[in-house]
Amino acid sequence: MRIDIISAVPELLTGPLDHSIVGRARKARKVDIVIHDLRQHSTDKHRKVDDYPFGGGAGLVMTPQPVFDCIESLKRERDYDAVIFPTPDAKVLDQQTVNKLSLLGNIIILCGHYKGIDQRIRDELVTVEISIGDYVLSGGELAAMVLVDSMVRLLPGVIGDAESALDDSFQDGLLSAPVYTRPANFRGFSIPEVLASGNHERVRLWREKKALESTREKRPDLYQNFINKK
Ligand code: 6GU
Repeated sequence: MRIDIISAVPELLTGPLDHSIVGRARKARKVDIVIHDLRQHSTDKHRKVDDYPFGGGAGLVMTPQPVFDCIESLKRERDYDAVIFPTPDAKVLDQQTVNKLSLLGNIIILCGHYKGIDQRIRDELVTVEISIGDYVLSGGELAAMVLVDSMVRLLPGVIGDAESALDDSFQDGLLSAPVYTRPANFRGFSIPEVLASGNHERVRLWREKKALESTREKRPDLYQNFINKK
């Protein structure tokens, strides 16, 4: 998978994409992530990428020229399967959507900033719009990193234990069961006895029960879906 991320604040995108699972996946060439500074594509003498909204109103709007030029230059190099625009006014991302997106080859993620982006960019260039939840962020960069992290961890060979991504909360529509590590007794707090029993079937049943309980309690909406599907 190749991910091109376009941002007017590319500094925001270093860090989370350089370490841990995503950083290792990049080093191992399981994913190529290329970050583009939108200002470099502005023909304005001050490298401006935003302007006042027609019709008035507060805040600045991302201007079409740098975005069109940047995306067109990328498309001359290779074909893209999606141009994704993280924005709060879109369908909220879920695991099913992440699973689908992780199967794509080359994608562009366009980070908006300020009050929004010129609608013509969305109409002409963007193919997928996603929100990461019902709250507002200052820009698309944090959302882009959430999206990248959630996709990259699913790529073949990125997570060592082949099962562990499939065991994630949400992959079966339920939250995960609690996990424990050594020591078995910490300051008098002990682990559930079944986990040290060595009985894999008992462990499996216990985890299933805990996952159901936790989901029913914390996410009744997911619980109902799960029950209805059975
Ligand atoms: Cl994708 N962008 C911004 N700016 N805010 C958000 C969001 C995205 N998703 C939720 N809030």
